[in-house]
Amino acid sequence: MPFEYDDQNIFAKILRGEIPNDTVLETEHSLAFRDIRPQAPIHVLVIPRGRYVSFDHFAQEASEAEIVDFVRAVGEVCRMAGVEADGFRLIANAGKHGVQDVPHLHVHILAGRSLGRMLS
Ligand code: D5M
Repeated sequence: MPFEYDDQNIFAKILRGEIPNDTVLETEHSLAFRDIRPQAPIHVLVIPRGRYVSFDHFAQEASEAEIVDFVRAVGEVCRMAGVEADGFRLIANAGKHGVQDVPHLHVHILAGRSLGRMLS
């Protein structure tokens, strides 16, 4: 099934500059900004600038330049979060069962408190 991207999603509007965001990092192909509903003292979202719904969409269709840029941007935010705090967690929700609210790929980076054990 082809991936269908909704240009009206909130992160598409952020990328077009239609609504403000609290930017942490900007790169050629990626943007990192603070989550509006933080679940931890540090809660940053990293998104690719390209029109990708989810991680699997991105992995299949993004260029190598986009993939390298995105992974490095995620890594840089992890480094910043990990320096200030004692470790971090990455989450990328997808689809209905993953409880993804915004249909534009985003990686959550959470830090600044103990996040508990998710998997046993
Ligand atoms: O999580 C989507 C996340 O996006 C959720 O943690 C809130 C955040 N969000 C929604 N709107 C905004 C704006 N305008 N700025 C910053 N963060 C925002 P999901 O993984 O899709 O469930």
